[in-house]
Amino acid sequence: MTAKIISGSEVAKEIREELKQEVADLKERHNLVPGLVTILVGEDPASVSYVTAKQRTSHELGFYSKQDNQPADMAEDELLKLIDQYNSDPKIHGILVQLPLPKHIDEGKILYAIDPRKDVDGFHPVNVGKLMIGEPNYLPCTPAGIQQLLIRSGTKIEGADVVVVGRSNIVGKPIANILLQKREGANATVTVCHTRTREMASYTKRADILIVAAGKPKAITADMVREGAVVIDVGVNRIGKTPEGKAILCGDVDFEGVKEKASAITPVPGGVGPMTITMLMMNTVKAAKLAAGIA
Ligand code: L34
Repeated sequence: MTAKIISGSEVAKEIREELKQEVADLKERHNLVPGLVTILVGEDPASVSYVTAKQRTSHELGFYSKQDNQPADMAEDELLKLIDQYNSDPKIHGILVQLPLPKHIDEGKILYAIDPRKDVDGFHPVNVGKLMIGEPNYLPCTPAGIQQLLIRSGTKIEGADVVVVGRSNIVGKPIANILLQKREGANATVTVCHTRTREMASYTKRADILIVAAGKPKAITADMVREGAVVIDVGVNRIGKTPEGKAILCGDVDFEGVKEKASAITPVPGGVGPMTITMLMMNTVKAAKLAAGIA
């Protein structure tokens, strides 16, 4: 079997068109313009590339958007102060602090400081807790994007055996939680594997839906995948550069091998990445509506 390619770029485009319409309506009917600030501390090349894409997309959709670049040696309390300013800025509905942060800054403290109502990443402990009990405010962007990819590609999630590889706070744990919920687009049986899992393949081979966020290039090979599985590759690894200096990307899944076994698979690039950015836009529109009492 050769897998159907689930194009995140195309699904993302479809959702962006819907959002663009909604943003125009909000402007016309309520004079409401969603506002997003993305804060980048330092100049990590991958982070620069992601934040640039977030800014570009928010402009395309007609947001009020602001890129706030800060030096890598910025003090933690300066960053806390900056967040406070945006917490009380009525034009800003969403605040995103791009991760990872430099080592001298305590990530937990920073995520705690963002007003949960403006936490469009869904990383604040209040929002994490709300997701866990099935009353989500904002779904974290990468997992929300994965769920949308599954739904919009017609993948049956209800009752499916979902295996997640990776237990990070930004992908593994929240996607497991989302697909476990008693609601539409979820109701799956979820198993989470990680670096201490014994006989990983015995789990991954069971999966109807295999979600890989291992952070390791080509960690999942064809022999670990069940015939006909739907495979979602969350990894974005920079494995080299072209002669022109462009980054060469690969996922956490051995795409060439696995596509012969899976029934559907997401590519890297053009899979989950563009969805992450689009879900941030969706959350920001929601934040604006909540702030205006429209939602
Ligand atoms: N606060 N930090 C915060 N929120 C997030 O949601 C993120 N994440 C992760 C890293 N740090 C974060 C992102 O935005 C990962 N991530 C992300 C966003 C976009 C893309 C990949 C990861 C993406 O667009 N990837 C493209 C390739 C882009 C490239 O050339 O690098 C793709 O097609 O996969």
